[in-house]
Amino acid sequence: SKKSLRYHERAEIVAHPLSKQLLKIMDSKQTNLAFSVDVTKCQQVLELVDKVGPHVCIVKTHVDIIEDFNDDFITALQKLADKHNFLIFEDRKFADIGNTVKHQYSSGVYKINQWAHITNAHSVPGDGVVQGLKDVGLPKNRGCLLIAEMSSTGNLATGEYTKATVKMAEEQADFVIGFICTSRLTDDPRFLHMTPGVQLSAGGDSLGQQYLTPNIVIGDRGSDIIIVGRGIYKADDPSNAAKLFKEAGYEAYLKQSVD
Ligand code: 6AU
Repeated sequence: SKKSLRYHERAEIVAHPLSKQLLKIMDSKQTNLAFSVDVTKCQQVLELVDKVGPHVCIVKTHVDIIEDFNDDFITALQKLADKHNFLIFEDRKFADIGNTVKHQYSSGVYKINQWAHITNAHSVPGDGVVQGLKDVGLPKNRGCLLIAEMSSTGNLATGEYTKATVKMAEEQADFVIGFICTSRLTDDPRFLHMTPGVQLSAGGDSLGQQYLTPNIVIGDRGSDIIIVGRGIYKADDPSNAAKLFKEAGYEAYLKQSVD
């Protein structure tokens, strides 16, 4: 596997302020763990995030699965982000023409660009999807991840699609800060690679999800950040589970990075 720079070194060379902030958090908290808090009640989300917050660099939400969503929830989540020093990533997976995603990102019930530091998009519509998001995201200093690969069985984000997605990111690197992917796609240190489908042992679920371990994802595959949902929130002790993922991910990083 390829060696990569340390977080503090990358923080010095990245251009986007959000990437810089994230790498500094990863360096100071010694973590490459993103917690995917996929539960359906505000109170559940907030309680889990308060427990797990000390161990993570990112909390990833799916706000459209929350049954009692309200604006106070966002205020409370932002308070926890300040308290524990993490970024908020809304996993919205935008996938429409530029004009539509622009409104989906900034309007409606969720007004995602007002509170989510990071969101993500499929590259399938072409670069208009990034242009549309950028129009209302860049003024607020937001960043976007392009979904270049997926973790699920039979997904179509492979080969030429993945390569074209990397090219799209390179052309819009003022707003695209990295990828959702299953392995490192470019050695350009500006781009952050984030990988879902992570558990402490390999396997899968009954709906096509496939799991790899932190060591494989960070060590062998050269990704930067592990995204963990059920491995943490379904555990008897979510805080301790997060600590184990944090330690496994960070140890794998230390082994594969250049001193
Ligand atoms: O750890 P899990 O399997 O409970 O949750 C994985 C999380 C879920 C998915 O919606 C998301 O990661 N995800 C994504 C993302 C982050 O974009 C892409 C993908 O290919 N697979 C995947 O699981 O919230």
